[in-house]
Amino acid sequence: MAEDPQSLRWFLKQLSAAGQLHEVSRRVDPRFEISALLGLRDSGPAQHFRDVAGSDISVAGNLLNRRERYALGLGIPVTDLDAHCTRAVGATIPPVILDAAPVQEVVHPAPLDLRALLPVPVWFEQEGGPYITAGVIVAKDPETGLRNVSIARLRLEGGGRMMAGIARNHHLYILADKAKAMGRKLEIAVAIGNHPAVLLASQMYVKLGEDEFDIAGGLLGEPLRLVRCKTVDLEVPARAEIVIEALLDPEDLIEEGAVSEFPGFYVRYGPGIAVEATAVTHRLAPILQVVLPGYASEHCLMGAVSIGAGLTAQLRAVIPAVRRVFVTPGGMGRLHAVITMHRPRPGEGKRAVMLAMGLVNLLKHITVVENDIDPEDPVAVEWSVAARFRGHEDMIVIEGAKADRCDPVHDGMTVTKIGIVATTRPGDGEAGGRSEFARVPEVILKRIASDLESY
Ligand SMILES: Cc1cc2nc3c(=O)[nH]c(=O)nc-3n(C[C@H](O)[C@H](O)[C@H](O)COP(=O)(O)O)c2cc1C
Ligand SMILES: [Mn+2]
Repeated sequence: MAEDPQSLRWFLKQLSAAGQLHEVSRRVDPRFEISALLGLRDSGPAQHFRDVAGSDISVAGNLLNRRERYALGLGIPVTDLDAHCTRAVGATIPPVILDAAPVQEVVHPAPLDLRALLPVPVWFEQEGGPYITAGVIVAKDPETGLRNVSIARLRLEGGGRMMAGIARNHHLYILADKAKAMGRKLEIAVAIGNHPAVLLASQMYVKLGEDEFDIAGGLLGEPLRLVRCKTVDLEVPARAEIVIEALLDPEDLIEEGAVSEFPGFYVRYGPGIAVEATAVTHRLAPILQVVLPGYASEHCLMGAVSIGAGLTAQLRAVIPAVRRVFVTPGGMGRLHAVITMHRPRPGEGKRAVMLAMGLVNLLKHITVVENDIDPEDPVAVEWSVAARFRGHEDMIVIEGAKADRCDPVHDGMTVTKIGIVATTRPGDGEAGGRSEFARVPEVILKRIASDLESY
């Protein structure tokens, strides 16, 4: 039977058909070996580890480490990826709920031994245990009942116990805080093994109360199919591979110790929140999807694609000259962005910088370029700064701005943010101006270009 196109399995088939899936048949230890292999093949083909020591369950990683893979998953050309994602934010489609689904083919009730059940990798030397890194966490606002979907890493603590390390500004943390104020625990469901649309949607910076599953529908062009959980009042993707249903207890804190973060360093955030599994459900022969954490292509890119697309939509709504926001790989897919604009009016580039920084707290250094520059080409962006930027008037420096907790150089949670506006100004390019491009006569250029092969 053909695989449902809303599933990870369907996506793996697409990868395989495109020659982008490497099957690792040699036995690997989930303790550091999977991490080492994914790191060594960081931006290479997706890796499917068929034989994981101590488990019948296979592990798949490095699936979405290149922009082409997101496009493959969404069935669009890669050149349309950003526009498609930007459109999806404004054209959401709510999910539908089914009564039964493959993700519940096997049901394990509590008490649970998650370490025995799932081959969750141990990633880095100083980390305190195995981490689930591609778990899409579904929860509902205890006040409004509205759904939230996002990723947070979960460390296995033994038995059915886990630790979630959630940033304070994330919606999931706000929901946990609301539950705490009401003296309640927060029901969550962790869906592992998802279609790219679900992962992308989970990374969108939208408002509290906006359902990321609606965005997944927008990305898919059809409603995401969900199924009701067994032990919590939540719904999860019907074709996920594995689901952990659980209760998050905001009163129960667990010290995390060192954990890797996207800059590539260890950080020590202090205590995380305890989570207790109430059931595990999965498909037959499930696949445990993972994302190599730290400064790794997939980890950085998953955020970058969504942050860029979301910001493009938000900026364009108020500044029509904005064309695209590209969040760069060197900036770890989080801290640096390039904004392209078409003939901005004086001061409009600076306005775009301030707006983007205000909307996404992570952003620290933003370069604004004219729309004739490919923001994905770092040489072209640098050319633009060299050719169009005047430091004394085109730069904004905001000292003591609120930092993201992940920023490696923050000082008491503040940091200096810088905007570099390297766009043209009125009159540039005109005869006698300082930015008049040197060109061969147009007719000759066209003639030679159209017959280039013959030379
Ligand atoms: C692979 C991966 C792992 C992530 N891990 C965490 C994490 O451990 N803690 C966290 O707060 N955010 C983590 N994030 C980022 C959040 O998922 C992301 O910021 C999301 O948009 C937050 O959504 P929310 O505000 O709706 O909760 C991770 C992102 C990715 C791609
Ligand atoms: Mn949210």
